[in-house]
Amino acid sequence: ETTPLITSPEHSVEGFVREFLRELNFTQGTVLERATTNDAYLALARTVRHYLMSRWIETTVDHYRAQPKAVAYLSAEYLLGRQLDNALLAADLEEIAAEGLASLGLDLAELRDAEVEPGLGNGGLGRLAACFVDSLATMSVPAIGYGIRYEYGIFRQRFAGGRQVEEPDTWLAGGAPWEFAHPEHAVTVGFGGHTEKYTGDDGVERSRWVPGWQVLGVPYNYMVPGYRNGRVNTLRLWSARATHAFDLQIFNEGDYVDAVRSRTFAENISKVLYPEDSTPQGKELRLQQQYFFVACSIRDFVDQLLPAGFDLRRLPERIVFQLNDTHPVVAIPELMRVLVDDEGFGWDEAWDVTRRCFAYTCHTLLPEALEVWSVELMGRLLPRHLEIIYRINEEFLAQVRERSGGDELLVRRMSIIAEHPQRAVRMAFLATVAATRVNGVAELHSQLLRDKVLADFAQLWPEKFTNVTNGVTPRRFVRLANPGLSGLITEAIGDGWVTDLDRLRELEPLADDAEFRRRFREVKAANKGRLVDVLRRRDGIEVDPGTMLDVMVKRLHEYKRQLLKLLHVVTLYDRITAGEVSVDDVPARTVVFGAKAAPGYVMAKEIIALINHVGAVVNAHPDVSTVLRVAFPANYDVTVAETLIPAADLSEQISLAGKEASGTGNMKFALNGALTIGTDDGANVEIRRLVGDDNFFLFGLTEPEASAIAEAGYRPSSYYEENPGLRRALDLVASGAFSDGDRGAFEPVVANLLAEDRFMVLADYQAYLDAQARVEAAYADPDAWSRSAVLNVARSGFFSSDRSMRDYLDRVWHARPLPG
Ligand code: 26Y
Repeated sequence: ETTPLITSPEHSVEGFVREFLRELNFTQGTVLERATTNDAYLALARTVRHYLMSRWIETTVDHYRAQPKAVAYLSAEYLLGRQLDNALLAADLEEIAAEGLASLGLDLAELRDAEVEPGLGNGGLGRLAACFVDSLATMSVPAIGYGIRYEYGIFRQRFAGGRQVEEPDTWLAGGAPWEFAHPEHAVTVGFGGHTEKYTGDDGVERSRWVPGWQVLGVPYNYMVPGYRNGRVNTLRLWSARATHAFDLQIFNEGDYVDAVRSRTFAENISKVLYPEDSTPQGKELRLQQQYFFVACSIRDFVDQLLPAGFDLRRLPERIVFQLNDTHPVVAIPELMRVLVDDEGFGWDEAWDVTRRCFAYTCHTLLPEALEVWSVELMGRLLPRHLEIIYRINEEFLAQVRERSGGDELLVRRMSIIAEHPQRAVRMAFLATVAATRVNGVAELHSQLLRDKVLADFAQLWPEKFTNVTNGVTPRRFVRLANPGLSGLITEAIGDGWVTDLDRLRELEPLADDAEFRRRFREVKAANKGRLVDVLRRRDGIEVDPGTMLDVMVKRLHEYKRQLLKLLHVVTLYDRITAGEVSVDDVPARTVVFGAKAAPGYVMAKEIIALINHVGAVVNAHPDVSTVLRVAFPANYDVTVAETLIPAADLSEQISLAGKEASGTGNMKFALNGALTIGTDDGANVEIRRLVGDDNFFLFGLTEPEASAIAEAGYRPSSYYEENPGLRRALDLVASGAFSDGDRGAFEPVVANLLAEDRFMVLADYQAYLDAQARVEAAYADPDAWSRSAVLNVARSGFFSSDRSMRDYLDRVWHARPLPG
């Protein structure tokens, strides 16, 4: 039994103001007259926290009492975005807070802007994790998110001479009002050392790990409030600290300064998020991060969330660990180690339990993105885990041999251990062998996983493979990001859609209602106005809100094909400056880019520079700039997305078919009433099927077509030779027109397109231009365009992450909500 809870502060303006002033005085140690914006923001955040606290404790206690099957989401990334607005929404405090602060002469909007978002992720995969924990809380599912509390999140991007410069993200510098440190629940994790054989009391030969060094994992808890359902789940992020033993030896040797310095070695583990996506670096520190957080999380679950003396044979009844890509896959040998070495399980018994505790989500199709760890590194950092992986592999391959009648080629292909170019552990294979379920993140992606990336495994275990199409949380990406549209929807169909997004269907008839469309356009215009203000204040960029907003925001990657969008811009510029097209005949558009490049990805950084240089020339041209402008605000993040997406008219989803696993930005745009120009790739396929062909601009090669061309030998230069428009665009870039006459400046980019063009930009160029011509024609009829836009909203309810969670619950987790 727990002691009765102190009740939440009173849900009224007076109650709120009292609590806020108390926080300002007693925690911030200041008074209203002297408080900085940051003081007021911190006091506000803590005030809101108080309203959620009793729900949080109750949720935790209920879970402990009921011991239901819980979901543990293991993710190296959580791209959370700002917390304040979401907490205000969940606690139903938006109006009370605005009014209460105003009565003190404070502006909620200004305090909101003081929050630095926790950017603890790179892109889609990290944002997906944040959407999923939001949905799990809102659906009252007993769930916990585990991850890493990076001291520095994704770098801040600025441009110098149009080139990307990275700066550290000091998100903790202003204070961290949303986190709760629990050093008393720290966990010890070992690394390195060696293994030794011994004979157990039962006479059985066993192996044990003698780590060479240890670090402490300190948990930091974050609230994950459900939307007005009385539930607050937990996100637990681990921070690395040095143990005392860590430096004791050096202390004893008498070198105090060295001893203190050595502590930073341990603390480096959670220091910084790796800014690479899609191309694994094979860095030792990264493997340390992965093992660190999963070892802490498993220990934590077993020691803190299960009752004392729990029979671990029954673990699969209580937990499913969802592996967010391969980053946490070392959790599999870790659970085996805990069960076999620490708990004395027999191997088969331990394997039976372990297998039933894990499910694996793959997020890629690019072969170079599949993580492998060299046996050398794995053996040095985690020697016992390597032994366990070898044994898992041995037993697995014996099974393959038996089933295939000794097909050694197949055995080699499926081995968890690759032999070339070096001996290495294939983490995706390990995950697939161990997991109860393996899923892709959109229908097409799951199909390609079965047919290509993991085909041998799908043959062996067809029932393991499933699809769960990604989703996004409607709370953050519609209700909070687009209050105008939310108001319009709620007025029409009530507010049930916020937690039941399929109800957006009820808007369908309103697509034919001229008055509704007019109001929809009004909302879009107001959102553009909001964006114009933000870009002016934040970036000094002037955007004309009367233009079509054509938006491409996502990580910079060749497969996503920002270059295809740029070639469209260059072609428009070329046609207008050549006098082939009159500015009177094209609708005015603003092309907005937002993208960070991995700091070591040279080509991606060149493309960023090229976009900025083309943009500068286009924007400076007296005629062209009347109908075409390029805006590339630096440091695209969740906060920018929240003002950019609701303002967009056109959503660019133009990856080469078969390369984008799903995309989730595509869903956010459709839900906010932008029309998509896109390829038949990832979740675009499902978006188009749902919104209808008439309301989606499809273009480009299909996956089978692209594969066939690649198979036959792709020759990009043939497209250059045969398409005069394309040739002129590329020649223009190569001529130095966008680099003050310097012909060498973007030579590598052009040369790569002509010689290799791995992602078939040139092959899809003409189809893309034709589709953009269809966009222009459609945009010329505002009534028809807004009809399509409304239909996009009405038919995109499927892309709620609540639906993704229902699918995981049914197909993967076999767990249930536990409403309060
Ligand atoms: C191994 C390491 C370098 C690494 C780090 C981050 C590898 C990959 C990543 C991130 C991948 C990622 O964000 N993938 C995206 O996941 C989204 C959510 O499923 C998909 O919508 C999107 O298509 C996919 O590119």
